[in-house]
Amino acid sequence: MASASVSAAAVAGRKIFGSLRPLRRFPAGLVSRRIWPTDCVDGVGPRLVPDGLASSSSSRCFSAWRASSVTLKSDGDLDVAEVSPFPGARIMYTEDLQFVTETSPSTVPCFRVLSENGEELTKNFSEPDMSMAQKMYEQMVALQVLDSVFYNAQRQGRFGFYATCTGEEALNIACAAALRDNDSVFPQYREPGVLLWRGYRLQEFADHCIGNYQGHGKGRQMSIHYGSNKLHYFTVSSVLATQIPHAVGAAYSLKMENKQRCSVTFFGEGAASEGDFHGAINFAAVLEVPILFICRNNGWAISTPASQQYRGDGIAGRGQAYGVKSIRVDGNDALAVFSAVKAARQLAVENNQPVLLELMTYRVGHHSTSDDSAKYREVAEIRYWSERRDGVARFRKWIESKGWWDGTVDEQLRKDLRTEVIACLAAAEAKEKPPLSDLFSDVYDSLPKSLEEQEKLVRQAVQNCPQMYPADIPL
Ligand SMILES: Cc1ncc(C[n+]2csc(CCOP(=O)(O)OP(=O)(O)O)c2C)c(N)n1
Ligand SMILES: [Mg+2]
Repeated sequence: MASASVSAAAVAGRKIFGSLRPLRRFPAGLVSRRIWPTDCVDGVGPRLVPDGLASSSSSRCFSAWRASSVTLKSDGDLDVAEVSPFPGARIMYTEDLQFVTETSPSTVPCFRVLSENGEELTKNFSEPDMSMAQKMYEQMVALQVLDSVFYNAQRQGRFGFYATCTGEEALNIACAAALRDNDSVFPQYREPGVLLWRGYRLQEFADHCIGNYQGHGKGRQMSIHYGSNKLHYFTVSSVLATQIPHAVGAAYSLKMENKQRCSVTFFGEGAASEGDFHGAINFAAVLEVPILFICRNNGWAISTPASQQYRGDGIAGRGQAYGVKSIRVDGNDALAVFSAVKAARQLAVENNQPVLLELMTYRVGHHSTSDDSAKYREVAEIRYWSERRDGVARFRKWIESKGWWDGTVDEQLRKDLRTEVIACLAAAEAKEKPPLSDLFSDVYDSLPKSLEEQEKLVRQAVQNCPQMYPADIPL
């Protein structure tokens, strides 16, 4: 079969360009149907390259034609007029003036494993073992408790800003559990569960949000803008979608260094409307890099509903347009998310290929502490998602049905966690704030003149108006 299609491509080239060059032969299976258009333009004729070479020189190599798209006439001759010679194209000609419809007949289906009652609907999924499943559930609960205590603390004015991941806890933890702990994560801001899973301590969350000298951001970042070099978790930036191209760059370097790891970026369906998403996913496809694009489609981007975000088939529907494998998953079904992310990771790492995952979920909480979502959506809608479709409750029903969890310990677990989180917050508040000089450190190796001058000016201002300066910040 391989040699038949090779000769078909070769003949097609001769017919179009009229020049002949002996074909390089590769063992069957090694022959790629990629053709370098630069050769074609020179009139030299198509050159066949082995798959390995084709992908390593992907910046110059286009999938110009597929031999399979060349039709063989009954007499064995080729009908090359039907094949377009445009560089980078894999298209046939038509004489029918027809527009491609804006929607496909069917939408991408949503993969799920569990019913709303936590019953298995299929056996075809990756099952976490008992200890992993228990850890997953405990961490989902920890995330709920963390959010509840921190949200209230922010409302009491103890720090400046907070955003919960309420409704998306199961998704957070299931993704983290399916990845390797050293995969590089480029988060949006609603994925603290990945950090928690990797061992970021409750005290570290508290130190960062309060902004004391031990906090990751040393008081220079917004609260919830966590980050950890040690845990391969890049610092959150609220400027939407900027993390997506960064993740592709990291994936490219992982590929070049053959690290057998992948890069993972999280973003909302709102962020997916940014140009950065489109540029990044196209780069990932063309450069053939190991990356997971994980979209949390939670239905809302602050007050903008998903229905005003796109007209196509959501985010998963964009995959084919970019030449990227994609899947839509029930994001409130932890087992479906765990299975899909695990499978996607394997594809990405083994084949150096990007995968797009659209996790369908719902943002149960307000967008952030600067928002009141009852102003723009029905309370009944929120209640429906929190009471009937909660991913944590669904997962709990499953582990209970396996005999891996006893509901009676649930209450105690929550109580203990609450006591711990409250104590961490109190400890964080008691710690010293970072000194003024920290405001200027950590960006440059040694302080440039311009920053030295700025530091001098700030110190003068503090001296002149000490009453304007917070008393608890060491000078
Ligand atoms: C470039 C940019 N534009 C606008 C904003 C303001 N903004 C912050 S969050 C947000 C909504 C993002 O929604 P989505 O990506 O769906 O994530 P979700 O909050 O739902 O998790 C917007 C518009 C921003 N931070 N950055
Ligand atoms: Mg959203």
